[in-house]
Amino acid sequence: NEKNIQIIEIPKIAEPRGNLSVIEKDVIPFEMKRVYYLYDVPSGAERGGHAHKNLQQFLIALSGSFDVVIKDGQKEIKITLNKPNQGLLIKSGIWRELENFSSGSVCLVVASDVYKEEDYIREYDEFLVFKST
Ligand code: T46
Repeated sequence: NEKNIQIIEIPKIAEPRGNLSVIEKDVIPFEMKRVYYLYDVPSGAERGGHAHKNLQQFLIALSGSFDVVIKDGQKEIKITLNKPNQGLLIKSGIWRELENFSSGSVCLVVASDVYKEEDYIREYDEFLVFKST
């Protein structure tokens, strides 16, 4: 479903001094409560491999690139993130896997809530049941 996953352009202020991009509340459709980032990911390593019951996230490749694989039990799509002025909105109830991190890449995640382990669905079978209810 396109509405549940969406590439969003982040406004960029380009100057001879370099670029500045800013995420304000009108860029993403939720209020941000947490920011975290993945870095020094060894080549071949995978992150994610879970879904969230309620959390919404906005993922940005601040540096380098990585792939986000979205699965729903039927089809699978792969989105490459490699631009600091573009992010991937992932709404709740979406299974994602992050892979193919380039050396030195940084994945910034803007999230709609604080960390809650009970919000995770870490088993794919459980995710399929959750989705069908
Ligand atoms: C997601 C992908 C893109 C915390 O204590 N606080 C936090 O805010 C987070 C995000 C994690 N943790 C702890 C929980 C685990 O013991 O850090 C450890 C690694 O977390 P996790 O295995 O969930 O890491 P990833 O990279 O597989 O997943 C993370 C996010 O958890 C997740 O929401 O979508 O990045």
